[in-house]
Amino acid sequence: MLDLLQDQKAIESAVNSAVQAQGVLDMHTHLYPPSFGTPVPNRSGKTDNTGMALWGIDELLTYHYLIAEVFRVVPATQLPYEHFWKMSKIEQADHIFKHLFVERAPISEACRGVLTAIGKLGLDPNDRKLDGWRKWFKEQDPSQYVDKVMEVANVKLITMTNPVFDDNERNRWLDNPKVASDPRFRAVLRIDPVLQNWPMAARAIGQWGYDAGDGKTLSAKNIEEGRRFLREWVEKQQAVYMALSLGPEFRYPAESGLPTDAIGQTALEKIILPVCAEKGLAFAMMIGSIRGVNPALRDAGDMSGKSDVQAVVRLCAAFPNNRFFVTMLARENQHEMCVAARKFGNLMLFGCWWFLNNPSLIEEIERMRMELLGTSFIPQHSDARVLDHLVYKWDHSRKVIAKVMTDKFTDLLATGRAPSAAEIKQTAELFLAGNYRAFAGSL
Ligand code: HDL
Ligand code: ZN
Repeated sequence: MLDLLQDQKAIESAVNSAVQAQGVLDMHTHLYPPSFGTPVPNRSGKTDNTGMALWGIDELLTYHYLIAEVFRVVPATQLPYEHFWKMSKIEQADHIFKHLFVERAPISEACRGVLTAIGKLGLDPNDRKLDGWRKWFKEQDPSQYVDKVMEVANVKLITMTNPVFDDNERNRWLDNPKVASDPRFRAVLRIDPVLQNWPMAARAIGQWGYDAGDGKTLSAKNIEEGRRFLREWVEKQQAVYMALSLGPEFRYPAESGLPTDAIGQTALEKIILPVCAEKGLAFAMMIGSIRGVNPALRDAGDMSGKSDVQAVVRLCAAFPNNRFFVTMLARENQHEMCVAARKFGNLMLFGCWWFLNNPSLIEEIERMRMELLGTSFIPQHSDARVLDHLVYKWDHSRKVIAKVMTDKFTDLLATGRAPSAAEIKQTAELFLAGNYRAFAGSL
């Protein structure tokens, strides 16, 4: 007997419990296990200033989203950028907390997120001082804390971003091939320079022992060496997929004079996509980030721009044996991307990326996607950079995804076709785990 739901209240309750209960496979984060080193003073006593595993209140408060926001309240004319960057992490966090959380109402999404995390971790979000919070985080053991955060956030898998062209990242893998052998985490081979700056990428790959050529031409040997480089790093990382971000100027076919020019296109067509196809890996393109519009803000200095959806359409058509995860950064691109996904089964939309990861935009985008794509998309990724982000990013997103699902299942009921609790549960599983697992094919 199907457990059919006959009114909006029953649907809302079934959706909320299914979405809360469903463990998330988070498909894009910048998180690392403690084995990548942690700069946070903690119970274990070990700190590593170039450590990549960020967690705790001072990392939460100095998240680059909040650095951008504090420079709006205390502009660089009052506090020069270089003075801020000379401050210690603690001093930066004190500055941000004072100006964004005490002297003004913390109503931005990034501010609200810190307080959601603090509250759900059992601390008092009403505190106006950081001492108590700092003391609590200092008492945490890094690895046990990963379990705690994943439990509170109901996240079952953390997919990392592992930029092989970053020396700190690459050297940790070369020093210890088992550096990421933590079952709670999986790696992604992130290769932005291959498409965005092939001359730089070719030089670097050449220094690592692969004859990828002079960066101006790509011989058959160079192409094979470029493939060998990717193959070996996919193996080393047991990468779940390959990924890169692109600016809004990305075009396919390439147009001369753009960062992704003819040789970048050749690298895409002859090196990246053949290795992904041969390895059965999806290729993720995150399109629309304009890097460094205000370089003085460092990680906080990037912004978004409108991208060309037809480039994605042409790639999906030209490479039917490749699978593409795609997310675009501009709100203006979202509808056209939904239509593109209706045309190509090898295109999987994912997430409300970066400047779209706000309740008002998540709601608009998920509603559009459910109406155009049904259950065949991945509503969200956290993009977490600090472990504790998982608590708030998934709490906030679950609420919006559940709200839209409730509306859509209520619309279904209005047709006279009553939804069942089982199909609501199935939909939550597809959205938060199943679609990622099935499309990646490597989990
Ligand atoms: O390129 C990316 O993966 C982006 O997510 C950037 O890392 C960006 O700085 C970010 O953290 N967005 O949330
Ligand atoms: Zn990211």
